[in-house]
Order: sequence, then structure tokens, then C-alpha cells
Amino acid sequence: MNVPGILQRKLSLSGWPTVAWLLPFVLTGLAILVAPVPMIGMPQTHYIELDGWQYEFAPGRLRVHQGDTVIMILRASDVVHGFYLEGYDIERRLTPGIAERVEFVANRRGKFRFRCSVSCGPLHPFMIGELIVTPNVPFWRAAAVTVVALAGLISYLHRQGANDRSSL
Ligand SMILES: [Cu+2]
Repeated sequence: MNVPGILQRKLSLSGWPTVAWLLPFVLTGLAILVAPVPMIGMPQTHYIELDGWQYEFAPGRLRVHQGDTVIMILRASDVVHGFYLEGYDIERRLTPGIAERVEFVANRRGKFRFRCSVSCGPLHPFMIGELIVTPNVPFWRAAAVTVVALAGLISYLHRQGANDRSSL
């Protein structure tokens, strides 16, 4: 028999003292389980260089996680264009040769179109792109795993307590 087993048997008259005795271990385990979560789901900073020309933006589709910081350097390669991001109400006028900097936190989830806001030619209305802000899935996945692990630990401890009761 291992040492904790002996101690457990000596200390436990019923199931509850066993649980109380194990509490520091449970709390330590909990701390270990919970600690990495913020690391996994940590908001990131995206540096995106976006070029605009007749009649598109490149890249045309941007994907970030909710809570991420987005820093964009906007440029127009041929004529004057505009950049308007729906949902975030960000607008810049893009003059060739001048880089515009935009910074924001993607706190709104969903799909947001960005489009040219300066009439630049016949196909100007089609000069659009898309910002996709998805929930921070790794964070929620890690949180769910932690909850499941905790539930498993608690049920295991309960069973241990019941076993001790029946063996006494
Ligand atoms: Cu345009």
C-alpha cells in the first residue's frame, strides 16, 4: 500500500474527512488545470498589410479571433481609394504613396465587410473584402476540458470516499 493510502485510512472515519484531507491536492490540481487556460486563449495581435487597387483589396479576407488586436497598414497602389470597415466604423482615405495605420480590438463577433469608400472607377462598388471575427474557440475548448477534468476528479473522490466507508 502506498503512503497516502495509509494516511487516508488512518484519517478517514467517514468519506468526508477524506475529501477534506484531499482538498489541498484538489486545489493544487485545480490550479494546474486552470493555469494554462489564459495562455491558450490569449488574445493575439495581428499585423496586416492591406493593399487596395482597381478593384480589389489584398488580402480580401481577414480572419481573427474575438478580442484580438488588429493593426493594419493600408495602402493604395494605383489611384486614390478608401477603406471603410462596417461594424467597426473605421474609415480612411488611401492616397498612393501614403500608408495609413489603423488599430482596433476585434471585440465584435461576426462577418464584417470592408469596402472602398472613394469612387475609383466603374467597378468601384465591387471593391469589397471581408473581416471574419470568430469566437476564441481554443479558449472555450480549454475551459470545457478543465470543467470535465474537474468533474471527473470530484466523482473519483466521491467514489474513493464511498469505498473507504464500505471498507471500515
Ligand atoms: Cu473605389
